[in-house]
Amino acid sequence: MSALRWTAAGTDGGARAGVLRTAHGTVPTPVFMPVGTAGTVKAMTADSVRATGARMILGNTYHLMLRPGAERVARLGGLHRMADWHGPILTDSGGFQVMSLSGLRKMDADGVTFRSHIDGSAHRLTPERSIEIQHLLGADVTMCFDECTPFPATEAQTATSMRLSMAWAARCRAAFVPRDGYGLFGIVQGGVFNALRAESVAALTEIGFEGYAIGGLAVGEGQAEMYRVLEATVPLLPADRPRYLMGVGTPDDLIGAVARGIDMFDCVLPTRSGRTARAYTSRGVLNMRNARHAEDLSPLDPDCPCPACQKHSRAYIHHLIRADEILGPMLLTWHNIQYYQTLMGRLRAAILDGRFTEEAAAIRAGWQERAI
Ligand code: PRF
Ligand code: ZN
Repeated sequence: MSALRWTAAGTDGGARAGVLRTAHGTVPTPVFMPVGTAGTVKAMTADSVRATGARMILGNTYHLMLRPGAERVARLGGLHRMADWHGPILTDSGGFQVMSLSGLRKMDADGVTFRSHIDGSAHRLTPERSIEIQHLLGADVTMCFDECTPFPATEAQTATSMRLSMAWAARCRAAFVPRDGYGLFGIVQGGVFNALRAESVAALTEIGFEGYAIGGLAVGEGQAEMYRVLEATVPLLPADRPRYLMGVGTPDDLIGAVARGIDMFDCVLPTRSGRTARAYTSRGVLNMRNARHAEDLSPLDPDCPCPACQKHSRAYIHHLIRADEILGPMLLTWHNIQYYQTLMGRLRAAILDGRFTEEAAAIRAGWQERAI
């Protein structure tokens, strides 16, 4: 094996099925990566994450550099060993989290200086340090250090921000040490401006990456605008490399983005929603705090193989949530991750069978039933 590789297994319209080969195993795509920000998919053991069918998870440079520290993770044997996750791990590069989480921050052409959201201590991230941290963590997929342009922004502001990210992408490529089964992904920026997206793709493909992410979306522009940007951007990307839409999204967003040629996703939605009592089901979203579930002996989702659905009733899960029992968020997180994995598996099978459009319509029709 050489660098991490993606190969196509089939296409249906714009949608693609494939296989990503990494140092820690192969991953069928389209893939949803549960978010394991601080070295844990919150409320789940690694074995339970794997039991949902998840094959790849995400970790965060920003959180792990602050606590327990990247060098300490390396001394503990790396993130895979620390978290008992032996499949592939993708790490985000830190820039996005610095902007959304840290307190005071100061950006310059070389990098970002910021204060920890945990204890206010001062830290600095540059493209080179972000790549070094992701190497210390042991990431299979390393992400370029970028700036996620805020929304809304003028075309001039967006251009300046995107060009900074492209200069950083070249520095990330130079700092990344290639190894068999490991790869570096570039991140396309350019906001909602087609010409800037095209300029960003041209800059990144000139440098050359093992995969291409689309950043700067799902930041408030809305689904229609996000789809419009994907339609303008995805066709410009190399067909033989994986495409990753960062931080997306709802089940409906995932179907729409797969239809537009995206292969990889991550989002806190299934895990965060699980901790706020929401369940994604084949009949729509349930709020398990709602009193209508108090004596309902039916499962969250009759079509779901997870333990929350196989062993427990809505009434019990409602009780756990009302009683603030930790098992409530645990079961709902497990269920939601299972729902996302089942969804991606259905989409992949449908692409390979040439019935993606019908399957997408059937899944969406199920959400409308909301019978119970
Ligand atoms: N850049 C990085 N991480 C991200 C984003 C980005 O633009 C987004 C935007 N949805 C989520 N996560 N590095
Ligand atoms: Zn379930």
